[in-house]
Amino acid sequence: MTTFVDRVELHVAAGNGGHGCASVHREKFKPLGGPDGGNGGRGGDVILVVDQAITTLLDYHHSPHRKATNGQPGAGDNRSGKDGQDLVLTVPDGTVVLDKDGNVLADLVGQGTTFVAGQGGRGGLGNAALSSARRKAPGFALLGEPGEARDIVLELKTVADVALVGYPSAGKSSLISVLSAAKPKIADYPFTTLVPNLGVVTAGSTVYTIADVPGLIPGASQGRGLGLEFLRHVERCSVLVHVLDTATLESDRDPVTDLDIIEEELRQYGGLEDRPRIVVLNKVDIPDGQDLAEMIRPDLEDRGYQVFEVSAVARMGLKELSFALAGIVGEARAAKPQEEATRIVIRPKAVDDAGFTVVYDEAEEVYRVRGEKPERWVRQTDFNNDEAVGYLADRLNRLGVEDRLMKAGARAGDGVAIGSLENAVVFDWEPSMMAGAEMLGRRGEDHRLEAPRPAAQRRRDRDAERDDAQREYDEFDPF
Ligand SMILES: Nc1nc2c(ncn2[C@@H]2O[C@H](COP(=O)(O)OP(=O)(O)OP(=O)(O)O)[C@@H](O)[C@H]2O)c(=O)[nH]1
Ligand SMILES: [Mg+2]
Repeated sequence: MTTFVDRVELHVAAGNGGHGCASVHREKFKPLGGPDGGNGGRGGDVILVVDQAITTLLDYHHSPHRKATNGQPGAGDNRSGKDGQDLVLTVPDGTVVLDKDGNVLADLVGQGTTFVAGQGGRGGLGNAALSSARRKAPGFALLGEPGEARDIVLELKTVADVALVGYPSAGKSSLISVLSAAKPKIADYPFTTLVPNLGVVTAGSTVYTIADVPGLIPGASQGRGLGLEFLRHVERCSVLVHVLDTATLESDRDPVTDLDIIEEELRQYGGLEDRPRIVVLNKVDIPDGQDLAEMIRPDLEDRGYQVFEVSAVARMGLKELSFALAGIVGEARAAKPQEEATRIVIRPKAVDDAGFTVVYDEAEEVYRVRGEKPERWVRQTDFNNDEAVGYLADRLNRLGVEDRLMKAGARAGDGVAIGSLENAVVFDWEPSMMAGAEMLGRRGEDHRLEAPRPAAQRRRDRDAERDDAQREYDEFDPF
């Protein structure tokens, strides 16, 4: 079975952000200098760009997994990690991007039109960037965020001035091969053409594109044959050419009936009523074909069609046809508002960047916090590092998460989930956890509650504590 390559599923993954680095500057006689851990680099984006030189999605059919490079981690001595490289994927003009539920994300028309299919993860801040007056030597850094990974569907809707429509074997591919430099496959069996061929025709001073669309059969609009796949390509063409076979050997067919059937399919597909149409009677090099063409021409002209008798094989009548098409294309272009040459498609953000919500989730028995910031902060947190967790608590607190939890009725010990159902980090809520970074790691060590110690003991304890801290710094490895 032949596979269609004008519709592909693509799995894109943007690069992950590099982790920030926690490092302490070291100099002789100055064992604990300032924090000097650099920031992680940004992950590369996955970007789709229209390149009109490309006509199929074949490449993506063969290798549907595409990943941009990751950002590099930061390093000591304030060295930032390198940004990941964007992955630029070229697609044909007229590529429609859908999510896996079939929602259109972008419609890429025009050379250079760009769509960011996957956003690279932010790099994590290093401890140098995290230091402040209050937090002079942070012993932690932020993690890089994972790059956006998603499944998308690319669908090609050919963009051309003219579409050739007709039964299989009517000679559409033959016609495009003699009107333009395109070299499609031509054969005497139906459905030779499986993906549209594009050709460029020059007639006088007019240059236009022509698409050889795969053959249509009755029921195509209901998906018979490879119907819908084909009709999709007709949608974006401004002029339709009925290619009729005047020399078919099938006894139950004749050109006028063929035309009626194709018109009925176009009507049922819908949306094509306004396209100007002309009729091409092909294969008039065959005597019977010539006779038939002459016989039906008046009928077709009565219906208002401009009719051309041609032979793709014997190259008859081609010049008149191509100049007539140039004229109709010219009119169609003049009637259409000129689109901007390049469009950049920007995806709307799903979540309000500033806000967050707190809702009690009955099923999971947790208070669920949703919001772009809290969720990002969670992703950036190294949960093996108390200080990092404290910093997270601090950030959440300042955003007002604790207040809102309290208002929503949360009590100490209740579950709090930050993020979506599949993707949440769950805490046992302890209001003190939210009280600030300073509290963390010191919990249960309130000095006011300790029994008084002799001076020598206090000194020994202090030294031990300092040595511990030093060792922690030395051994610190956030990842
Ligand atoms: N005698 C004659 N044969 C032709 C002419 N044009 C096409 N043919 C023949 O008709 C057959 C089908 O031609 P194609 O160009 O492949 O037809 P198509 O419309 O592209 O067919 P599908 O791709 O299957 O839809 C081939 O054997 C061609 O050689 C013509 O003008 N005269
Ligand atoms: Mg063909």
